[in-house]
Amino acid sequence: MIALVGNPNTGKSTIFNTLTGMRQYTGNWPGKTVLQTQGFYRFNNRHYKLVDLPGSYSLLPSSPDEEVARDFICFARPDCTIVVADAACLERNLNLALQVMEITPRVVLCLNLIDEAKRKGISVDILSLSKELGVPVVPTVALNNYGIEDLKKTIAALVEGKLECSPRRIEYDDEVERLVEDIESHINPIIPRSLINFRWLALRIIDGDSKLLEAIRSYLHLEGEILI
Ligand SMILES: Nc1nc2c(ncn2[C@@H]2O[C@H](COP(=O)(O)OP(=O)(O)OP(=O)(O)O)[C@@H](O)[C@H]2O)c(=O)[nH]1
Ligand SMILES: [Mg+2]
Repeated sequence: MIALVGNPNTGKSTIFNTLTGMRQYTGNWPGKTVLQTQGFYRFNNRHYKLVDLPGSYSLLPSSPDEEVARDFICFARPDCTIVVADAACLERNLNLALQVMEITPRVVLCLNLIDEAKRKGISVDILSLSKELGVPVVPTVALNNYGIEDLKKTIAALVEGKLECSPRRIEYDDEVERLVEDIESHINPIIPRSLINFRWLALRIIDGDSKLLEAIRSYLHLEGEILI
């Protein structure tokens, strides 16, 4: 299963439609996609399930739409996550990309709206960006199919393990890193590693966001005060 996430209005649904042949609503204002929508596509004799998610600025959500995206990335654990970014506003878009990279092992940064960026005189050094982030970066113009074949190839290579991906993880200061280690050692006997990313969970426990901890607890079917 492949997930499409990204800031609002970056072209996620346009890419979803191009890949699946479906007709998800697209239009030039943010917040159009409010629920997750699933579709399928085939590439090299393999079937891919693709999920289009609502636009989101952060995995620490401040709206119900963002919660849909957060829950999907955190709990459904897609095989590969495509972060669709606006090539003309890279800095703002990288916030979400870094958060997704913190939690999932296979990420493709899809740098969409390359045509608009060009028009504004912005060019992006794709190779350096990919090296810095440790994930493949694919430039696209979803409206005219530019880069879509490359995107499909990259997803396939990641899913089949033919392409290395080592998302750059943010390192916090020593005190936080020590706490993370300590909390992880407490999580270890309680929760199977296959269920959730321990480092991410430890960081969220440090955040103390009670709504998120509640969501985690219900996802993990935990009773009592284990997490809070
Ligand atoms: N010029 C240009 N326009 C694009 C490109 N990709 C998408 N668009 C347009 O950008 C607008 C937003 O596209 P959507 O696919 O709806 O964006 P989204 O990310 O799904 O938006 P939300 O669901 O609201 O988060 C639409 O008008 C698209 O036609 C592109 O590469 N270049
Ligand atoms: Mg959309």
